[in-house]
Amino acid sequence: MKIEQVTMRHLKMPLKSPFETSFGREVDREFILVEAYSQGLVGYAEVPVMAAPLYNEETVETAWHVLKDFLIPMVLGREIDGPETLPHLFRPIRRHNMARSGLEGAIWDLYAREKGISLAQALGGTKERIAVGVSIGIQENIPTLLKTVEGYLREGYRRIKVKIKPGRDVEAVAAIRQAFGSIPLMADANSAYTLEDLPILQELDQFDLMMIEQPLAHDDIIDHARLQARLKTPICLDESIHSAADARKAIELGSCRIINIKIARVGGLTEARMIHDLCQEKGVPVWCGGMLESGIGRAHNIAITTLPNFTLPGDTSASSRYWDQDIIEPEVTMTADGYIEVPKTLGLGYRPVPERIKRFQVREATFRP
Ligand code: OSB
Ligand code: MG
Repeated sequence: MKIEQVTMRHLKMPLKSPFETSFGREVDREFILVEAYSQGLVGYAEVPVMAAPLYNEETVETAWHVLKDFLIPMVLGREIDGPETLPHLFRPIRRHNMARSGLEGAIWDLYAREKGISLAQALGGTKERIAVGVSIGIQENIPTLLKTVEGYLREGYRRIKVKIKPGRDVEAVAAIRQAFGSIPLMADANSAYTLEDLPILQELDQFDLMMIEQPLAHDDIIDHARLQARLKTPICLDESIHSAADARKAIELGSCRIINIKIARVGGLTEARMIHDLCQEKGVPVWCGGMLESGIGRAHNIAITTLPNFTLPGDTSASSRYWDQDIIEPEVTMTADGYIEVPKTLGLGYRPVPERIKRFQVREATFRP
């Protein structure tokens, strides 16, 4: 497969409602789309980076720069055996995982289209439908939170995740348990606590949560191991895991019992699948996290979730949870009992709609050998 052209588009898409986490509030979603061209076919992927370096160290500007000046030149005009060879090709570049995942993802989609199969099939996925959860940002007050949870439960979501931070934690979880009983419930702290907060985390431990996601520092696996030894609730790591090597170390140390796999955070589909395989071998369940993706990133999340060890509902919700109108056709929809049917059509399985993409486009750049 010879990469004849790569196009990048910087988009800014208004979220239906602002999304608040312990690290900030997102009103417009800014991200990059990547298109890879070969022999009349185009592969699509998304770099679900944020405008500010609050989740990880990357931003739209750093990803644009690293793609334009380093990663894209490595693939242009080059004969590529398959997308699995890209992590090796990109190895001289350190980190910038989201930037590399976008280019790798576009080439994965291109590869699937060239083979005449779906992206899920190309990855070796087997599920025909995937279980869907929803991630709820920090709400103004408890009544609003309860109303939001109720709405998503009524829609059919199979697991509720609530964002927490100090001062907005035990009370919120207690109120949800009281209102909705033993629903599948978890909390995500996005690194808002330290070991000094052990008493609060032990209080949360009483609510039979499915897991508590990334309670401690984004770059830690030592304190998480100490914490896990004191909690019965499984810890799930998100920010701390960037590779299969990280996952191996965290599992060996006992820092977590569950891993959230985000394709972008770990540098692409190939590494994501390696983490999946490792966790499967070690008996650690995984689920697919989200970065408030547009339909294009969402389609990639759906494809990776078809692998068998994605046994817990993920954060890949329906398009309607984020957007008035998504940039793909058909949009991602959920059945009344909380599943997404995996598309069987070519590549990522949804059609990017150029007119809608143009509406949200801030800039574009095209590169040829
Ligand atoms: O920590 O999982 C997270 C969104 C942006 C950044 C980090 C996170 C999230 C979410 C939302 O929880 C997941 C989604 O619905 O896409
Ligand atoms: Mg998280």
